[in-house]
Amino acid sequence: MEDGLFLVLEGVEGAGKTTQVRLLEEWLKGLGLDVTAAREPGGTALGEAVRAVLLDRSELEVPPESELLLVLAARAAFVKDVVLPARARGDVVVADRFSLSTFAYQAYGRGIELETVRRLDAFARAGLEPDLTLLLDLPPEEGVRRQRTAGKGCDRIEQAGKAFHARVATGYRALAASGDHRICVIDAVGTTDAVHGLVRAALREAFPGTFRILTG
Ligand code: T5A
Repeated sequence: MEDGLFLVLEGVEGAGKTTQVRLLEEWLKGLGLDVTAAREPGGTALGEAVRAVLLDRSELEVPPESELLLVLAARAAFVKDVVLPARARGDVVVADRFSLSTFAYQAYGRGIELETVRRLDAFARAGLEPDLTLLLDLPPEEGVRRQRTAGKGCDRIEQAGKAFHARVATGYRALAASGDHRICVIDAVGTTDAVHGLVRAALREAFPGTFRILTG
C-alpha cells in the first residue's frame, strides 16, 4: 500500500479495543501488510510518561483542563513520531483510541465545551484525520463487568464514577450519530471472534479496493 492507512479503535472502558487491535494487527499482517499498532495516550516515551501521570497516579487531583492538555501533549508527539512516519512508509496504523476519546471523555465526560476540545485537538494532531474510526459499541456496565472478570484494577479515570462513564457512553453515541462518515459503529456485545468478523466486514466495505484485492 503506497499511502498507508490510519485506523482507530474506540469505545468505553472494557469495550474490547485492545483485543480487537491485536486481532486486527494479526489479520492485516497475515494479508502481507506492514502494521504499526499503538495505544493512546502512549506510543511514544512522552505519551507513556503522560499515561503514567494521568492513569496510574490515582491520588493526583487533575483539573479537567490540565487533563485535556496532557492528553493532547501526548497526541502531538504520537502524530509526529508514530503515525505520520508509519503512514509515509505505507504502513497500516492501528491506534487504540484517538480524538474521539478526547471528545467523549474530556468534553462529554468532564464537561469542557466540545468546540474548545475540537479546536485544541485539531492543533495537536496537526490536522491529521483517521481514515476510519471503528467505535466498539458496548453498554458501559458490560465493559466494567468484563474488566472485573479479567481482574483489572481501576485507574484514575476508571474511578471517576458511574455518572461520568454514562456521559462518556452518551458522548460516543452522539458523536457517531453526528453524521461523520469516518465513524463506523460496531456492535461489540458478541464474542471476540464475532466482533473481529464485524471489524473485517467494516474494513472491506470502507476500503473495497484494498481489501477485496487482498482477501479475494
Ligand atoms: N483517555 C484517553 C482520555 O480520557 N482522553 C483521551 O483523549 C484518551 C486517548 C486509557 C484511558 O485514558 C482515557 C480513557 C481511558 O480511561 P486504556 O487502558 O487505554 O485507558 O483504556 P481502557 O478502555 O481502560 O482499556 P481496557 O484495556 O480496559 O479496555 P479495552 O481495551 O476496551 O478492552 P480489552 O480488549 O482489554 O478487553 C477487556 C476484557 O474483556 C475481554 C478481554 O479478554 C479482557 O479481559 N473481552 C471480551 N470478553 C467477552 N467478549 C468480548 N467480545 C470481549 N472482548 C474483550
